[in-house]
Amino acid sequence: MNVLNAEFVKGFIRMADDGWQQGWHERNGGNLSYRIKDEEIDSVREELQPGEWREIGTSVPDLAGEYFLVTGSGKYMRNAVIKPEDTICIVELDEKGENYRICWGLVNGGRPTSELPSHLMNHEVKKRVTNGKYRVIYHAHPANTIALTFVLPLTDEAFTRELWEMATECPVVFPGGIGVVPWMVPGGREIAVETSKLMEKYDVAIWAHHGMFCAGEDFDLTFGLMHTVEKSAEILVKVRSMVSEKRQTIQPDDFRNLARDFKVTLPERFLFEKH
Ligand code: 2HA
Ligand code: ZN
Repeated sequence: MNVLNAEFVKGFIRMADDGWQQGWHERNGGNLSYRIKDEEIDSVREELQPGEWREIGTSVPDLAGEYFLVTGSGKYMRNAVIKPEDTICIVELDEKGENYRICWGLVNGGRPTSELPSHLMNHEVKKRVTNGKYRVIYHAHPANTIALTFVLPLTDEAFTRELWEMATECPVVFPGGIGVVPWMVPGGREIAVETSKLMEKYDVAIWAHHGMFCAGEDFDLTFGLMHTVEKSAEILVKVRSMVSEKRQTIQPDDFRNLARDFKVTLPERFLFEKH
């Protein structure tokens, strides 16, 4: 099958375009990766033309031999829909999980996303903790979430609690909470290690003064997660722009009642009393 006719490729391109349309991908900002299923890679195998092996810059042994669809470094999300062969690529990892090679795409040259170490280390954690269910890692620059990193304490507790309060669906959509990485140099192994530690327990990691990473089972759930967090952040920005203190809000016991009825577990450490 032609790679561009495969459903997983169409879903990937649609998600890249959805993010662009949300305004989360100025210039070459943001990146997306998908861990391809065996039957999906088999369906396009005759189209693959493996190039040279190159270093990933970190080691992901639990992903050895796997294939990923990823956006290209320096490529613009807005172009994924009009020139996908130039913008995205399929990469294969070697048997140690230390090198990759491009097997399709990036026809005009280039490399996979500069955040490949973070993507792959997050995939490695999520594959383990979800028994292989999670396949999507998404990084974007949504403005309201970034704005809050200048205003809220950079703690998992502050971000989780504030964003849960701003929309009733939030504790149901991300019951595990949200992790926060302090400002760090992007693109390397160090920030990848810190992010992947948070991915052990959360599906969302916020990079202070930079953006957000989300992980999920498929494109709908992962895009929907980013969208929900950013919508909630937008509401908080609006509220904080109007008043310094909320007049009323959802209280700890309200969350406990919600958790009971919606059958989700909300960690008590996010349900502290505020003063
Ligand atoms: O430009 O978003 O974090 C891609 C990025 C780097
Ligand atoms: Zn970024």
